[in-house]
Amino acid sequence: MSTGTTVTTTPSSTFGAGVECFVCGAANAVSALQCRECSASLALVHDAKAQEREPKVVSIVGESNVGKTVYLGFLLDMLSQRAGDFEAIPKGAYSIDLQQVVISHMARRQFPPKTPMEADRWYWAYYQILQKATNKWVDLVMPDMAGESLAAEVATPKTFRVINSLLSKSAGTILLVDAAMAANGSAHPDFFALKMISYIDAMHRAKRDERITTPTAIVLCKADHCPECFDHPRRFVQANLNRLWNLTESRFANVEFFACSVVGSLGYAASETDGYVTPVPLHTALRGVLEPFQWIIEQV
Ligand SMILES: Nc1nc2c(ncn2[C@@H]2O[C@H](COP(=O)(O)OP(=O)(O)O)[C@@H](O)[C@H]2O)c(=O)[nH]1
Ligand SMILES: [Mg+2]
Ligand SMILES: [Zn+2]
Repeated sequence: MSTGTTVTTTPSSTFGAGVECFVCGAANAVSALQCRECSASLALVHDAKAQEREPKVVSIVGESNVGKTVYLGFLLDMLSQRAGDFEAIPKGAYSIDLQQVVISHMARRQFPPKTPMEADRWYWAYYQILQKATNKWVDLVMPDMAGESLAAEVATPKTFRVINSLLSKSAGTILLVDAAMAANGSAHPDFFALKMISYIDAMHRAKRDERITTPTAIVLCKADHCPECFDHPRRFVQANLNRLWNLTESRFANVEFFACSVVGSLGYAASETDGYVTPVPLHTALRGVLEPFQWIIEQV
């Protein structure tokens, strides 16, 4: 029985004179808008070439459900509203999608739906950003990765090659950590962050006595549950995420700690049919969204 799907393969020679994806290195047709392998925006390659500068990639990593999608959506929205004297130019409608999904859900008092696991369905946001005070332009490529793909890659490196090449090409990394969980005494966020950091460390294959210089912002998410994070993020990490703290101290030369929250107050709603409880963001109140990004921009 026929399945009804036809698979068309394109000979690689077709792409001989094409463009090479910045993230995964795959050859693509000149006219393509997105990489056929990893879905990264190819406008990045074209624009970077035209402006004769290397694109600067900032990646956002963290466990599934830590708040990556929400964080990235609000960050992009703040940038496009010129927060912090930044000017942001989205490249392609696709880049605006993520922002729109987050903003429109939150306006309806819902958290956005989960990010799909396959790389070709991640949202790749590409913005050109100008910091007006310093007249510094950066190309920001920020994929909204599924936490499960990250976890799979960290557990078995090279499962998702795109993650590996993305992280190794990143000029800066924002690592999100679930502060609410850590404050509740769970060791889980500490271990996940530890794995992530040791993965990045191994990837750089730096000499034993050389520390990694890539700016790394560690962001304590959902800090509305533990507001003390805002006063002393560093102290919070040292006390509640001590394994992470120790590894970053010994291996990372350029690391900073931040706290972040996007909701003012939460309600909880239980489904009438199955009793499943979902958090309802009653109103949006952004705290600490721009700061980690601003710090990264100062470093790169
Ligand atoms: N209290 C609180 N919860 C948050 C915040 N940001 C995200 N969440 C919760 O975390 C869940 C997962 O967020 P999401 O961005 O989809 O996580 P991702 O899997 O890392 O992309 C949301 O559905 C919310 O329940 C925050 O700032 N405060
Ligand atoms: Mg997500
Ligand atoms: Zn690619």
